[in-house]
Amino acid sequence: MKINDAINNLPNLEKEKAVCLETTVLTHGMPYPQNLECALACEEEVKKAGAKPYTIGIINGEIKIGLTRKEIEALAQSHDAIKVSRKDISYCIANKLTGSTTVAATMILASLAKIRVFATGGIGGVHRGFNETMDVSADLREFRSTPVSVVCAGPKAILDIPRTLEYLETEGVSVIGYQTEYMPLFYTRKSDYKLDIVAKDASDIAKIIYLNEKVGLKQGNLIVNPIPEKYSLDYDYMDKQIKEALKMMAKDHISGKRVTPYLLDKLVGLTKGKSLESNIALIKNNAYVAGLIAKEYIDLK
Ligand code: PSU
Ligand code: MN
Repeated sequence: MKINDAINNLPNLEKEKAVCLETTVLTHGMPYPQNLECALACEEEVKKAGAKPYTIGIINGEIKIGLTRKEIEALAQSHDAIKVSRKDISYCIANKLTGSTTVAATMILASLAKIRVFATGGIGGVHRGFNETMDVSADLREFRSTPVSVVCAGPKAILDIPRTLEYLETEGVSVIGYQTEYMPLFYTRKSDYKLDIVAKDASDIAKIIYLNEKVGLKQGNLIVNPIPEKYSLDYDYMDKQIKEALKMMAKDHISGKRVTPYLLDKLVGLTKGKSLESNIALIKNNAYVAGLIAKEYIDLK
């Protein structure tokens, strides 16, 4: 394969009701086999909503827009797929490596294929202890420069929520509540953080995505969709578990790209699987809503 083929052979999905899905959550965010079940269920949710799913990753240096079921299965069981964020994309391709893509990297690759809607669980953000570590996920800055809108269940509870919101505000990112006036907090349905922008349905969101383009704002929106009531976990309970996980992390001297996977893994144990069950429920819910938005968006065009 010539070096340019990696980019030239990508599909153009401008006119398709397409929703992309990331793969870091598959390889670094959940254990096997729940990760595989979750990935396949998300594709089904997108279809149920009337859109077409494209799970994105890099296999042996090749960008894949729409992994096959076999490739998803292989990634779900892989122990050596690298976690690919913005900084790792070209390295992964150049060295013919296999990598799962984070929110930031998935946005970049989706944008090459002109996919405008993306579903995930939670985005990265400003970490607790930021004053010491300066740990801010590359996900946050991606919204400023890449026109892909992401449906999530709010910033992951392991983060510093107010600082994450301030950062998005600074970058000029529209944070849109899907049928909610308050910021959902990933595992927890509701919080006291009031949102400036509220959408009553998918068509409200599709209009914003469409107008961003017309106005020349080449940026993504963050759509926050609360976890279904049935799976919502108590905030104080989760906060206690998160503080415990953070203590373990300090002891184990974890930093950089290992932080998020480490914390998510510890939480599954600390909550006896409850965090995992909620995580799966919220991602599926996001995939469905993303499907609705993709449909409305293409109809508008
Ligand atoms: N949210 C989850 N599970 C995950 C992630 C987010 O519930 O595994 C992943 C996403 O791929 C996100 C990444 O982009 O973690 C953020 O990692 P970092 O904080 O290192 O940028
Ligand atoms: Mn980080």
